[in-house]
Amino acid sequence: MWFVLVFALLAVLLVMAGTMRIVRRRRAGLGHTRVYPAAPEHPAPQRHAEAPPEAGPSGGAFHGGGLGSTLKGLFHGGATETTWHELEELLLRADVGPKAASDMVHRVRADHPTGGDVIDTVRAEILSILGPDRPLTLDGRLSVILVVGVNGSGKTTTIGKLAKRLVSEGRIVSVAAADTFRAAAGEQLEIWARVAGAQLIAQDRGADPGAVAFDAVKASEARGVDVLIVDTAGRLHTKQPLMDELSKIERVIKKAGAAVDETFLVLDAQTGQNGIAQARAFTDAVTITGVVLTKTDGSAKGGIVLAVREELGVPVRFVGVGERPDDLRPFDAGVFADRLLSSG
Ligand SMILES: Nc1nc2c(ncn2[C@@H]2O[C@H](COP(=O)(O)OP(=O)(O)OP(=O)(O)O)[C@@H](O)[C@H]2O)c(=O)[nH]1
Ligand SMILES: [Mg+2]
Repeated sequence: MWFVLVFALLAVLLVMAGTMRIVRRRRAGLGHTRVYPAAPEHPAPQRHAEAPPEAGPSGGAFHGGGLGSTLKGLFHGGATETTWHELEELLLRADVGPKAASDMVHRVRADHPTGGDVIDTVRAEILSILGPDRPLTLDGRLSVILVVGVNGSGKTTTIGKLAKRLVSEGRIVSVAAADTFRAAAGEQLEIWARVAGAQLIAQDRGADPGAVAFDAVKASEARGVDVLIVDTAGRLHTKQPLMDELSKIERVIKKAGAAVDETFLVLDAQTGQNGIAQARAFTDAVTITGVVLTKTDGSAKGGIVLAVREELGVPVRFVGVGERPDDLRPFDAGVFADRLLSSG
């Protein structure tokens, strides 16, 4: 009889100990989260350090030849219905997108009914479509940047480059591996965190991405981090449950007490108008504040920048110009317009 009592007592004690552990973990809000400090080879980040000299804004992007000489040639002998049609075709071929192309032809036609030097008008139209540049502004508290996009668009690479840029400006940066789906996604982000001098916040593969994001906010707050960048798994825009998961991550970050300051949609510039169509679904799931156009060092046509603005209604904020850590540039509309309208 006595051993039944002892056994029952032991069982009760075990259950109590287990419950207390779970409660403690919940209170700490840290689940199975692991935080990897910034790599030791990087000097401790200094806040408010001088920003490094800026590599040319938008430099390196879209070096595939400008529209300048073609435009000049087109209107050399005056303008006819055919010339206006050809102008629209030219813009569409440059990935400008149907709405921006039609608006531009309209404006150029009104300004130059008989043809002539149209470059200045086209440039003014480009700048008016793009609106003012929106550089990244981060305030004193923890800023959160959520990064989304289809598979392979360049999210993780962009996060690595952005983290490096922010660390070199003197900010304390953490990156959260909320892509718990793809094998080796965490390891890829870990390598980038090391390159950037950022802290990595991760859980095991298969963990709930929302829980990773929640814990990342809590851990970043506790460690005095300035900027938290959240990586997410690539997803097809047609898979509604995966799009809902993104909305959930956004909600959970807010629930953890932080605001989502920026949500960047990473778009492969080489996918052209197709990419724009895919991207639209993301603007329904989360509040996109900017697009990062990657792979602009390839054969991508510059007009995609205008299509993004017109068709998705969001500005391009950064451009990816290669695979190396420094290959990310803030977008500059003036430089971009000059590049697109250059003579070759
Ligand atoms: N040339 C070039 N390659 C890039 C650029 N950005 C990313 N890449 C390459 O694109 C490939 C995919 O990049 P990732 O960062 O893994 O893309 P991802 O969106 O995180 O992919 P998933 O997580 O699988 O959805 C890698 O080989 C990158 O090196 C860029 O600006 N230029
Ligand atoms: Mg990735």
